[in-house]
Amino acid sequence: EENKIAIKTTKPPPKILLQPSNPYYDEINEVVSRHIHRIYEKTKGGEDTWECIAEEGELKVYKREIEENGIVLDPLKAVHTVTGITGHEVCHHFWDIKVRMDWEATLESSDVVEWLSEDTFICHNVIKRVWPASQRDAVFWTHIRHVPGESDEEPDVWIVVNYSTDHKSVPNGKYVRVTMNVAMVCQTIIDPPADGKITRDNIRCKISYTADVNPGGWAPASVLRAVYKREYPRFLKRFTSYVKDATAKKEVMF
Ligand code: 6CM
Repeated sequence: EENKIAIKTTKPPPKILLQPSNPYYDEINEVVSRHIHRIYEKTKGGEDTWECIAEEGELKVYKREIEENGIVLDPLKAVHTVTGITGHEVCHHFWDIKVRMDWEATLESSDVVEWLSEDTFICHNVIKRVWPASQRDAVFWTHIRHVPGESDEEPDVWIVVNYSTDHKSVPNGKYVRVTMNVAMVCQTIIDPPADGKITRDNIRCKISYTADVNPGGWAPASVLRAVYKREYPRFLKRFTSYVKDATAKKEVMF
């Protein structure tokens, strides 16, 4: 009996942060640093190269149209500010696969393939089929990290990166394999009240979300762009209100 369970269950997460001896260590650090540097780059009139595809309150979603051999590679970025939640809470809920299906509307399934460390695992997403394209899947490592601010004035950063990789236990072929480089980067702003008692009303989370997705094989550009235009704003609204609901009655996780 015990054996059966052991075979079926993925090995539990090691209780240790990602170590230099891990084969993914260098790649993960490089990709994470690139994302973190990006948030400190002040946009020098660069905003006009991004087309705004949705704006609702504090939420703004931008894209850039890029095609390669007829495949849509449009990079996407979104900024949002949400009150009542911290960057740690946002990143935790984005990273924790146990709650992924509670807010992800575009997936058929999502499974852990391998734990690399306490803060990193490889997972397999099977994406819902979108007519008339073939069904897609994705294999990626997902890593969560807390980084001090660049200077004394800059708030700390919480970040999650989802970055495509291969894994022997999920052979390519059953679906069209999507590749991605997705980052959720957060900073928490606190406006301390006069009485010094910080509640959720005094907390704001500045979110920057970016997604570079290659749909891996042909998909009709107009359908894909319509899906993106609908699904990314929907995801950002649904996900952030999910985090607000999930944390509202809990102690603030700074
Ligand atoms: O970032 C999001 N979710 C993460 C956790 O699941 C993860 C997943 C990203 C997937 C992004 C690719 C989705 C689109 C794939 C193309 C589908 C092709 C259909 C063909 C249409 C003609 O980072 C939230 C992702 C929100 C997605 C809108």
